[in-house]
Amino acid sequence: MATQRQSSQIEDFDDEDNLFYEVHEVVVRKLGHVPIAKGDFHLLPVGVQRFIAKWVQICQPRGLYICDGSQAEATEIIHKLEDRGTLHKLTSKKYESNYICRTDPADVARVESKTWMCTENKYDTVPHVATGAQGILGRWLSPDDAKKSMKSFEGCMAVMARVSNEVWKVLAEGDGEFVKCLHSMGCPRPSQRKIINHWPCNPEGVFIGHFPAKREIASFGSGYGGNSLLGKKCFALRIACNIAREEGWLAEHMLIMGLTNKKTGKETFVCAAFPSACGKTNMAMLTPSIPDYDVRCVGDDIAWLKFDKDGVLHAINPEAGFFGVCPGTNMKTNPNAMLTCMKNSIFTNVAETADGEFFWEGLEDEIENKSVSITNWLGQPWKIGDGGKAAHPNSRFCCPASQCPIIHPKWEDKKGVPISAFIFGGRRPQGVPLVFESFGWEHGVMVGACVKSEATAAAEFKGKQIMHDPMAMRPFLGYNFGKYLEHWLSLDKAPNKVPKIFHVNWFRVDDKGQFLWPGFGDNIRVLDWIVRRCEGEENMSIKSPIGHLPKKGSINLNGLGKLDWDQLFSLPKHYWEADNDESRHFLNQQVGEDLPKVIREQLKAQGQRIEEELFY
Ligand code: GTP
Ligand code: SPV
Ligand code: MN
Repeated sequence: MATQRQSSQIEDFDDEDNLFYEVHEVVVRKLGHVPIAKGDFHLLPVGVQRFIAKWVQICQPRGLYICDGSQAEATEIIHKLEDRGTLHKLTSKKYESNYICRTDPADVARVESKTWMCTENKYDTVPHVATGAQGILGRWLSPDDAKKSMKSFEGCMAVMARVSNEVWKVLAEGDGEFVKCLHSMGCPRPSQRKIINHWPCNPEGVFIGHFPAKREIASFGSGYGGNSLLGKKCFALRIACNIAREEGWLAEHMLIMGLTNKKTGKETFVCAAFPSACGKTNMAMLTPSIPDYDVRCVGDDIAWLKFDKDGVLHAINPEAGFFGVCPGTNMKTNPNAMLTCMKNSIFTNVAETADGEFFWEGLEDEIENKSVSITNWLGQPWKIGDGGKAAHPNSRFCCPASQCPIIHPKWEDKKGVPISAFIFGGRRPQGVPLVFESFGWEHGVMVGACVKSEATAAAEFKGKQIMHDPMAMRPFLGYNFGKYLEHWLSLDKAPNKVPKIFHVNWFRVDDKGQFLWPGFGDNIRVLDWIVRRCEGEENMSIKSPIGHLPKKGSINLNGLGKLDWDQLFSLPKHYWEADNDESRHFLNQQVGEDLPKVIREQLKAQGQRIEEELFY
C-alpha cells in the first residue's frame, strides 16, 4: 500500500505553513539518503531547499543534481544523453556541436487536452459558457482533482530547469518567492512501458497542471517543447499572465522586432501575435526583400509588456532561445534562423542525411548531395520524392537566441524596447485581406478577440479546420478570457499610450489553392506600410467596414512581379456577414456574461457597417 502512504504524504506537504516553521535540519533530513550528484544543497536559498526536500520525498530520485547552467555542465549532460542514445551528433563539417534527437512518436507536440489551470473557483479560469456549449477558452480542473492526478509523481524522479547560479543570488536577495516548477518524464525505473528511441515518456499519463494561486507548475509524462520547457508556455504565459493581470502588465504570445528606416535611422518596434506555427519566428528575423529597412530580432515567441511611468509600452523577451518549426525553414525563407542553428543546437524529429546533415521538407534544394540516402524522423530509410514526410510537421530546432545574426543589442535589456504596434494574424485561406488597421484600441482588442486560424501540427489537432484562437492565446490562457479582455481594455488610460493594432494574413489563397502573397522576406512591404501608419503618414488608407485598408499603391510592390491586388484586398460581403455572425455567436457562447460590453458593441457596430455595405 505504498501508494496510500505516499499520497497522504502529499497532503502533509501541502501544509505550507507547517513546512515554513521547520528548522533547517528537518528539511535536510527530508532529503533522506539521496546522494547529491552535483552542487551544494546547503548553499541554496531556504525556500528552494524546502521545495526540493518536499519533492525528493515524493519523487524518490536516485540523486539530486543542482544545475549551474555552465558550458561544462551542458557538455556533461549531452555526453550522458549520447551514451544513452537519446541524442546523437550531426557529423557534417558544416556544424559545430549540433545534435539530433528522435522522440517517442507518441510525444511530438503540446497536449492541450491534458493541460489544466487549477483554481478553486472554476470561473477564475474559464468564462461562463452558454448552456449546452462546450467551452474551449481555458481548461479548468479543481486543485483537488489535480492532486489526485498528481499522485503519479510518486516515485517518478527527474527534474528539468533552465538555471544559472545568478538565480540563487536573486532569490536570496529578494523575498524568496519563486514560481515552483516540477517536471517528470513520468517513466520511473524499472519502466512499465517499452521505451522507444531512448525517449522515456508516459503519453497516457500526461498531465500539465498550473496552480496560479500558489504560482506552481507540475508537468508529467511528456518531454516535448511546451509540455516540458516549463519556463516557456507554462510559466512565461499561463502563470505570468496571472501575475501580469495583478500587476498591470501583459504576458503575450508575441514576437518582438525592430525595424530601422535606413534613411532616417529611426527604429520602430512592433509585436505580433500569431497562433502556433503561423509565422512568428519567420517574421521576427526576416530578411527584407526591399532595401529600406534593417530588421533586428528581440524575441520570436513570447513578450512581457509593461507601461513605464511616462506611459510608453516596453517589451522584453523572457526566453533565452528559439524553439522553431523546421519544415519550411531554409536559406531562402529564413536565412537568419538557418545561420542561428549551425552550432550548439538540438533538432527534434527531423530527418538526417547519410552525410550527417539535418533534413526536412523545404531543404530539397539546399542539401549538398541530392542523391544522398536519408533517414526519416521515424528512423526509416527515405528519399526525396518518396511518400510520407521526412520530418515530423512539428519538428523543431532549439538554439541560443544569442547566435542569431540579427539579434538586437538590447534583446536582454531589462527595460525592454518601446512598442508602437500590435499585429494580429493567422492562417486565413479566404476572405481576410493582407493587412488592415483597426479603428482604435477597443476595435483592435475586438479584432484580437476574433483571431482565427487553420489548425497546425503544434498541438494534437488533426486536419486543417479553421479554429478560433483569440489573441493567439487560446492554448495559453491562464485565466477567464472575459477578464483577460477586460484587462486589455483597462490599459487605455492616461498616461498610457496604447499601440496601434493591425491584422495581417500571409496565407490567403486563390481558387487553385496557391498563396496570393509571397510572404517571408516580402512581408517587410506590409511592415513598411504599418511603420508609416505608426508615423502618422497620411493619404495611404481607405476606410472599410473592418478597418483601414491600404490605398492602392501605398504598399511598395517594386520588383514583385505579377500580383493580384484586388484579390488580396477584396472583402466579399457575404464572407464578412457570415464571419461577423460566427464571431458574435462564438463570443456569446464561449465568453457569455463575462464578455466585456465594449467588445459586444464593437462587434455589433462592425456587423452594421458590413450590412450597410460601406465598402469603399
Ligand atoms: P510557433 O513556434 O509554433 O509559435 O510558430 P511560429 O508562429 O513561430 O511559426 P513559424 O515562423 O515557425 O512558421 C511556421 C510555418 O509557417 C513554417 O513552416 C513557415 O515556413 C511557414 N511560414 C512562416 N511565414 C510564412 C509566410 O510569410 N508565408 C507562408 N506561406 N508561410 C510562412
Ligand atoms: C507553440 O506551440 O506555440 C510553440 C512551440 O512555440 S511549444 O514550445 O511546444 O509550445
Ligand atoms: Mn509559440
